[in-house]
Amino acid sequence: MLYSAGGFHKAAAEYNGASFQWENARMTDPDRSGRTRGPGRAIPAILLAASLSGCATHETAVTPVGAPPQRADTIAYLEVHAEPKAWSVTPLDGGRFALTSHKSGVLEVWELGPDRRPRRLMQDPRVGFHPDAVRTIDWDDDGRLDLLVAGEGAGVVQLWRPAGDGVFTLSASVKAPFPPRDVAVGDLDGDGYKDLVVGPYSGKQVAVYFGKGGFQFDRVLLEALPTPSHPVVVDWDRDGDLDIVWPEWDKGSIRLARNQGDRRFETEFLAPPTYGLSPRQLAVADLDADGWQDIVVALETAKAARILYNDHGKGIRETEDIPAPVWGYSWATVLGSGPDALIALSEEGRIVLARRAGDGWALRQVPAGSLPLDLSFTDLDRDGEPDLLFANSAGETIGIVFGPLWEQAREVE
Ligand SMILES: [Ca+2]
Ligand SMILES: [Ca+2]
Ligand SMILES: [Ca+2]
Ligand SMILES: [Ca+2]
Repeated sequence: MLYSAGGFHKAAAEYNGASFQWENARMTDPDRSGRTRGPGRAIPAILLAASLSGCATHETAVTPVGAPPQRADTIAYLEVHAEPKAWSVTPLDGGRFALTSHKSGVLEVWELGPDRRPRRLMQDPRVGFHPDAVRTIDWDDDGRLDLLVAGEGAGVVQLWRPAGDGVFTLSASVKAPFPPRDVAVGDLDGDGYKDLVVGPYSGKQVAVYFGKGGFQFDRVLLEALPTPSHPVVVDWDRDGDLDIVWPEWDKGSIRLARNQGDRRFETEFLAPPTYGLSPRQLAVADLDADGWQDIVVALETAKAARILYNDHGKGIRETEDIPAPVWGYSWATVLGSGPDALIALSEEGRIVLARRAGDGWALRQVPAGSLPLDLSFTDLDRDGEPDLLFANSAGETIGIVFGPLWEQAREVE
């Protein structure tokens, strides 16, 4: 409905034994008047397919045959084909990112050069069978970023610490009461030690791990409806302590666990169970600039994302939907806050960018692969423009769309 791909031009080259393929997709896109856009407005999608077979511990040279085009009216979209199939991705500093492969059971770290060439720095299988989310945090406040991995198959949450040159090594791990899907971090009891909030791959509980130094914890379980996979920490009521919100995918509800102090929480619905919404994940940001954090929920089967506006720390004042082109959204992330916030929402094959326009939302789109998850804004090529990093979880590649994003995205009709 939005565009049809046609006129593909492919070029393949052999270089140092590795094969690379460029695809320049010229897409026709009827504009509002029904005309086909001229060549100046067509957006080539650039696909760099780098075959990266090789030893698990040796760096594989990746040298593309050229850099993506830099024209102002084009989008540079890079797909990194990690051989073991990507599943989750998180940005690091210095143009680096870490990914896990659910299928192959590895953690990898990659680096983009200033010329946007990807290079794998490490691969390690110690995440075990079916690892899920990988997240970035400076766990020990030493100024260097660490990694947390939700080890679904291994039933653990792991801490990986930097060992230099972009290599991370397994430092500690803690058992989970369920197969962990995702992990969030904050000091929820205010004792100066970071705590973990862990969501399940399947199940009806959220686990809070209160840190007590090192990677040792006291654990509290919170009851939920299935399936609260992606908890987020936020001070919802601005009383100075961090609360927890999560979506309950099976039942369509959004839950708040209000921090009562003394490591106690009281849970309440911010949105009641509603059939047919399938809220997979949510992001928090103050979208109406009233000083209270609001929620953007990616609704997978409701053809929309829903904004829940915080009513001064109590419940929800009102909701507002951002429509989805075809199906619904699987992931949401927000850059900035207030009327200038840029929201990124993933749908099959595309990422929709939403920006406030009067009483509604202006929508544009950039290309993506299959079932993009783990969206984050990060300046990977260090040019001062935020880029979009995501995992094409069904297509099993890492996608990167280079900024300026809004200016180069195409309209969604
Ligand atoms: Ca703590
Ligand atoms: Ca609070
Ligand atoms: Ca607000
Ligand atoms: Ca950039």
